[in-house]
Amino acid sequence: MTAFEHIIVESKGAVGIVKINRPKMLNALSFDVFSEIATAIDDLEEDDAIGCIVVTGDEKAFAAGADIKEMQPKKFIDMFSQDFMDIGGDRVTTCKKPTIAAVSGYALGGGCELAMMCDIIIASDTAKFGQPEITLGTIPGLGGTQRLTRAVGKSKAMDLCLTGRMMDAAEAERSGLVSRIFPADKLMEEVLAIADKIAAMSRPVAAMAKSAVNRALETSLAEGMNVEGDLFHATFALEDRAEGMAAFIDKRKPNFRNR
Ligand code: CO8
Repeated sequence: MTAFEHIIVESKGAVGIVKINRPKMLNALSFDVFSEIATAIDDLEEDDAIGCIVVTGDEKAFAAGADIKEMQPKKFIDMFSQDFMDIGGDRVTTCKKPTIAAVSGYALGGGCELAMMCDIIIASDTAKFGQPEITLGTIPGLGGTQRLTRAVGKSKAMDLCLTGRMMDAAEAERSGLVSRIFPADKLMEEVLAIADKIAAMSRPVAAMAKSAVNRALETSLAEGMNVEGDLFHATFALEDRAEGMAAFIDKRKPNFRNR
């Protein structure tokens, strides 16, 4: 596996874990961190043993944003000619395998945006989300005005992007940004149990479900229903669909073989 400087990549059973590891800087996301995360996603996506990927930080910070010290001296032309997208800053969004952000502590700016690139955000009760870019004289650049608005609606997204304030885990869950909250000391255990459960599903079916949900954010309801219908029908071409239904009827656990 690839050697990394700023992240730790490991697997537990069928779950791949990408842990941002710059604790002294609250896991600030430099260009190198984004690039390493992109490479880790490439590796884990290629690895047939992996069925679900967890992106996480540490107890104090998931990530307190893009690295302000690295960005500060940059000019327009520097950011324009090589921005975070060019080095795979949004690689998590194109991952076909299900992804979970396990968020404890700060998920600010690019950190909140990285969490929103994942399919599911699960938070500890200490999590704090925000888009404080406006306090630095800039605006979000990796989805903070777009994915956040789709997740929490216009009024709260405006509130967060215009004031730069943080919202706690309970507010984030109420708003629909976060799917579940656990006590901080139980977060990884609970997230890994959820990831294990997802990884045990039929991989192609999980990929289809993920693709269909993502279409809901990109297209009209009628078109989304067409996509869902096509993918639903496509599951009937899979042995796993026949196995899943047979297992239900036989009152046993399904043995999915990912085909
Ligand atoms: N970048 C660089 N260093 C950071 C960052 C960061 N985002 N966040 C914290 N640090 C560093 C601090 O400078 C400090 O370093 P040092 O010890 O050398 O002074 C260390 O981490 C610890 O931080 P604090 O002492 O500040 O810790 P506190 O517990 O007092 O405060 C906070 C925690 C509130 C999280 C505070 O650190 C903070 O406000 N951080 C900045 C949050 C922020 O503004 N994030 C947004 C950054 S901009 C962004 O993400 C834009 C993304 C756009 C992508 C565009 C792509 C095209």
